[in-house]
Amino acid sequence: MEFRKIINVAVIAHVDAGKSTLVDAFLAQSHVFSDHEEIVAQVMDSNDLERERGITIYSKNCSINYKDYKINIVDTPGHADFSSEVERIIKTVDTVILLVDSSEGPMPQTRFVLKKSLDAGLRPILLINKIDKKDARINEVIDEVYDLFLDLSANDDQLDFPILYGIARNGIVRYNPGDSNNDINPLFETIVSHVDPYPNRMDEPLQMQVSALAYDDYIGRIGIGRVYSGIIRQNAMISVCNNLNKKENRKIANLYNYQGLKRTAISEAQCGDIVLISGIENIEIGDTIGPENVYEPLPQIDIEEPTLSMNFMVNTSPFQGKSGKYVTSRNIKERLERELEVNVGLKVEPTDTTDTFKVSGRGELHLSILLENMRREGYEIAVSRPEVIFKKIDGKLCEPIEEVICSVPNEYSGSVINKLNLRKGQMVDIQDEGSYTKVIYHVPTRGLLGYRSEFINDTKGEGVMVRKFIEYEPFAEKFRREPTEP
Ligand SMILES: Nc1nc2c(ncn2[C@@H]2O[C@H](COP(=O)(O)OP(=O)(O)OP(=O)(O)O)[C@@H](O)[C@H]2O)c(=O)[nH]1
Ligand SMILES: [Mg+2]
Repeated sequence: MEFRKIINVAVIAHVDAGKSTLVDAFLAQSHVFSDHEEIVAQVMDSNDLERERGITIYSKNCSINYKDYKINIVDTPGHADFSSEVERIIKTVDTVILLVDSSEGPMPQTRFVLKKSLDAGLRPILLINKIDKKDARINEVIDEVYDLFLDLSANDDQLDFPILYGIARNGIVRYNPGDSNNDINPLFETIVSHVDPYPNRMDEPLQMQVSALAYDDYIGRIGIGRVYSGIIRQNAMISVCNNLNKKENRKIANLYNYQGLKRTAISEAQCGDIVLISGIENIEIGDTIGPENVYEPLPQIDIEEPTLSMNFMVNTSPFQGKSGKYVTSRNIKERLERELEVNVGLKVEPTDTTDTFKVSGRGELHLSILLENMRREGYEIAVSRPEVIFKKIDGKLCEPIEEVICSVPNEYSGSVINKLNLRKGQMVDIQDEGSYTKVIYHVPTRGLLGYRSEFINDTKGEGVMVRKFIEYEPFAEKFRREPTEP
């Protein structure tokens, strides 16, 4: 097969910076859609729930051709509950486009995704988006991003990042905010000039690592990942191994890659490309694919441990059967098992009673999305209140702690501070932002359960709150409900 220049790019940012909108523009301007196709906004948010909520939940791939390059683009979710997924994606790309809102500036998730990118040795491209906003403060935001790079110990190469300016919603990216071009060509050009395509390692033995999973009713479980060297072929005998004693020879059934928005069946793919393979029903995140009988696993990929759990139960109330068609314990069990095929980081455990399952995930959003998806599909389920998962670390009982950043109109800051103190939060910083006050707290997750709606009330809907899991810390004090020993 002939070698092709491939560049893999991830679009990363805090929630709502315009990642999916930018990917729309990529697709629209690379003529992926045929002329009669209707272009919907945020086409990458293809799940119903994503469309309604306007957020990206599942990261998604697409690819475009630009000059003699194939550019694979991954749209990533911005919400902190999905951080570990973004982290896995960053390991499979050659560069990242870091979007920062022209008025918000860097946010907590910006810091997290940038840190992971710098750690992976990538040289990011900065895109200041939404420069059409009235309260844009472009130069200040760029300074803040520089500070962030310095703070995260970027090397000189990384600090020398290209800066572009965008109105993603109108499909515009510019070299200078005042330019008059109305397309995103500067972004395409910057990608190909700033990033080296993946090197030609086609003559080396096959190596691929699975970094994501998918499931298809017809072909079963699918492993998705990047080919690091060699060529991967449909129907080929290969080895599957990891650092945890897995050593098997298996046969690939179907092979796919992304062409435009579509998953396309192909007979072979070269190093550098992101491919999907079917036929290996026990394939897992982190598995290395190599030539038959050769077991050289790449470093294992960490999967974040769940921090929150909820019981999913059969509805036994008098209203049973009114809101769903799948109501039995067996229905629920089968559906949860199917979810486990692809939902990385989700855990399902049986409990003492047969009609209750303990489902653990990475946060309230992670769990509520599963619940909402199931309800949409016609499952009727009762759920318990979410509970924090405690852990014993070095013999000490520990609990998850989150960083919470609130930006609220000054007149409401008192009540927010009060509430966070009551919830065992510790103030880390407080900043005056004109008519707004920004407070940063570290709060145990158990103190934050159910807080969001109170926060919205207390700030008359004008406050912004973002939270992010940071670490497990020794359990400090008892309040409200007592933890159960793990
Ligand atoms: N004013 C303005 N709004 C924009 C621009 N680009 C995107 N938006 C809007 O910003 C909102 C969020 O856009 P998305 O593309 O969904 O953001 P995202 O980064 O993918 O968000 P998550 O996937 O939830 O992390 C949408 O309402 C867009 O219409 C822009 O250039 N200017
Ligand atoms: Mg999105």
